[in-house]
Amino acid sequence: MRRKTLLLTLLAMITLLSLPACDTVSNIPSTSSFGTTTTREQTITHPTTTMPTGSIPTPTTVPLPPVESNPPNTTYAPAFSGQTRIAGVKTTTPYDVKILTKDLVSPWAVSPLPDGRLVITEKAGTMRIATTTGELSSPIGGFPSVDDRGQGGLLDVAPSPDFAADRMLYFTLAESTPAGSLTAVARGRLSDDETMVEQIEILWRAIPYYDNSMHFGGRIVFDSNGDLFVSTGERSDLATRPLAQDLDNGYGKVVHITIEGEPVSDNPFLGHPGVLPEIYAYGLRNAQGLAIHPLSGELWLDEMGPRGGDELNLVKAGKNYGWPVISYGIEYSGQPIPGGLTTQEGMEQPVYYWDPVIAPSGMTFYPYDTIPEWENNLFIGGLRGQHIARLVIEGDRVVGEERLLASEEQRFRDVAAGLDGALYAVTDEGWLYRIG
Ligand SMILES: [Ca+2]
Repeated sequence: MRRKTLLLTLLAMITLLSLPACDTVSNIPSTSSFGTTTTREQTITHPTTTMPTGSIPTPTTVPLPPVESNPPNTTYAPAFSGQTRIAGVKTTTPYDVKILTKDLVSPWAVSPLPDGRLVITEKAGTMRIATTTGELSSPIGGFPSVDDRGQGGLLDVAPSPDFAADRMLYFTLAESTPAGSLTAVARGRLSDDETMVEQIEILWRAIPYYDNSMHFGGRIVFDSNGDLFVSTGERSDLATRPLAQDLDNGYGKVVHITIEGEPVSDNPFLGHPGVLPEIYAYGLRNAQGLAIHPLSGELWLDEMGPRGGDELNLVKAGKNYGWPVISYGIEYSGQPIPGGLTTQEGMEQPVYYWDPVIAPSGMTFYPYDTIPEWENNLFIGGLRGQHIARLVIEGDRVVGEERLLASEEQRFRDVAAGLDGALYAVTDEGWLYRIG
């Protein structure tokens, strides 16, 4: 026991001595074989790292005032206590925030590969692979034509659960055609030299085609059975919005499909005439975040509301999430959403909502205990909010909220839990962060 402690102490000292000073900014030339991109690594000392040496991090969270102090856009009352503006929490375990690179071009998604590296989509239609020290590959090509106007583009990516053997990447895109665009789900094999994605197949399309550049949804996540959940948007226009309530189209839905693009065998509307059998849940506006809870296996979803009314939902088979009938937001014009309702029989309440909006984007649960108080917390990238929201969740309720990296002034597009116990986040500005 004593020898073990001594060994650990020695190891800790060696580690400390070998660490670079935390306030250094170094330019490290790439040593990888991927391409010509150089790595610029900046290490920022987070305020919480100033904790005196020897103090023991408290795993419990301390209730603080809600993180939102600005007035809401609406006068709507929540349906239950804690549905919005929950007590604040603050991480007490020290962690570092590093900018690994600033060289990405409009990244939309980041996801770990089985070897710990990160695959990152870029909106205009390329992917990159990044090491956890920020060495970037050259752009990976081979993708179908994407409509990258506005909110479209090459969107999310999820490596196959068997990636180490099959090298397959599943991804979403705003498919571009003469008839307009739509959210499509596709897969392809990462070539052995990692320069191309080849043998691409489109697996599913959120019909119909429509010619605008808004509300594609587009997140994709594997469930524990190796099937896919995919979110779609309702394309924003007043004409297309009501399609989120109809089951004969792909707008404003969560779909549940196999890796072949077929409906999963226990989908809730399978066999219903006139209904798309791939639909799992409906009544959504523009879901930009999907994540599976590490313990329960449940599907959680965030989506952008109108002005006010960003939502976090716990998604269950066959349920209606209300848009555009109920919402805690109002039109951008300031007018109420037609009907002005926040609750309706047969429609699900959000677990949590934000007013004013943070514009929630990609999200992940943190399944590790590297930072003990983060275990099974939910981390959501905020675009307009320019922070990463950390939500403490108990059962089907949010019990604490923290804003991370708010001083960075970046639009956080996606956040993923790396295999090394750190969080990785990409921003619209093209930066890749390591947090942990
Ligand atoms: Ca809703």
